[in-house]
Amino acid sequence: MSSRVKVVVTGAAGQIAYSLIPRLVDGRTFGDKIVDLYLVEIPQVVNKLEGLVMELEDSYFPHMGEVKYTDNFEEASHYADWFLLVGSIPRGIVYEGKKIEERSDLLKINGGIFVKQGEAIGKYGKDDAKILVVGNPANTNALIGKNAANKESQLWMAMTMLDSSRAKSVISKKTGTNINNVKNMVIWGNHSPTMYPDVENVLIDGKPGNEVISDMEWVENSFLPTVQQRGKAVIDSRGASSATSAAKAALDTIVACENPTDEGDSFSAAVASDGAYGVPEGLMSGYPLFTLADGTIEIKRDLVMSEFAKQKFQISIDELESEREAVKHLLK
Ligand code: NAX
Repeated sequence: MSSRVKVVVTGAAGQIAYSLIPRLVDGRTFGDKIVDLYLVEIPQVVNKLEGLVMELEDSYFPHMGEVKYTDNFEEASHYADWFLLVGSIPRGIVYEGKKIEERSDLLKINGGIFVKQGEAIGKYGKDDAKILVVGNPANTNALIGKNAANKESQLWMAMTMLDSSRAKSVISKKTGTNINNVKNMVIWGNHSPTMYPDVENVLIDGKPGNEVISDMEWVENSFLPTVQQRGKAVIDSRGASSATSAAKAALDTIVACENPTDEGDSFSAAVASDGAYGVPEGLMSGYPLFTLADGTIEIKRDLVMSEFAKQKFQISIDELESEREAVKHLLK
């Protein structure tokens, strides 16, 4: 295995990136590897990255390799191992005179960006590159990017780790269990308020959730809405979207991909469906994943879903279908 890793981060002058980038080179996320960074921004703000690079240099990171920045994604993408696609136009900002509130507007604006980035990743990224899309709408941006890259050996993911960590936190508080003992927390479907956090297959102190939590009223009216609406709650309070928790979730996704998963556990990310759990092929759906000792990442296929769970999951699958329909002109 190479002792260097090259990581491309878009949206590098944004909020999430400010919390994320230093922790890519702190010797924890990639262990002993030397981490080369290529930071990407839009032309209007790319020069701000000079200041971030100064701060990185001033922070004493022995594992930090080369650090470059650019507004040219293609240039950054050559031989990269990891792409963290954080950059996108977030909800709530005024773009061309209109406040961007609707998911459909986000889809339109961001879709085009991901065609170009996907093409470059397919052409110039490493054959076994891993791509984590954080920028919203993450699943459909990943669908567009993967389609444009057209390289099966690369692994495209959309981030649902933050949703999984949020769900673990709520369960940990409800049951008085340390969060480290809440495992196999699956987020099914879309990273959106339709996601289904699986309270039945989660393992709480080694016991299945459906044996520990019997209060379905709490599940329906408290647990699900709290997790599904947590992003909005943070925006309402902070006036900005979740940044430090999103950065931690991106780091946790990398660590989960780079290290074998413990027996019985899984980690959450959205990947392209091959029909698993009845999701139409190609849709980027949240699934339980695990990493094998040789680094292969697979969908865990032996979970059983109740009728309640299947119904909730279907709502999110339908949303993913409608998003795919809305961007079909961007798919080859
Ligand atoms: P910020 O607005 O602080 O930063 C975004 C940055 O991306 C800006 O600096 C912008 O200039 C840059 N950018 C836009 N288009 C770009 C492009 N084509 N190439 C390179 N850079 C580009 O947002 P931030 O709070 O950092 O959030 C980033 C994205 O993460 C948003 O789309 C947000 O909705 C999404 N989130 C996703 C989460 C997830 O779990 N998947 C959770 C957190 C967050 O809401």
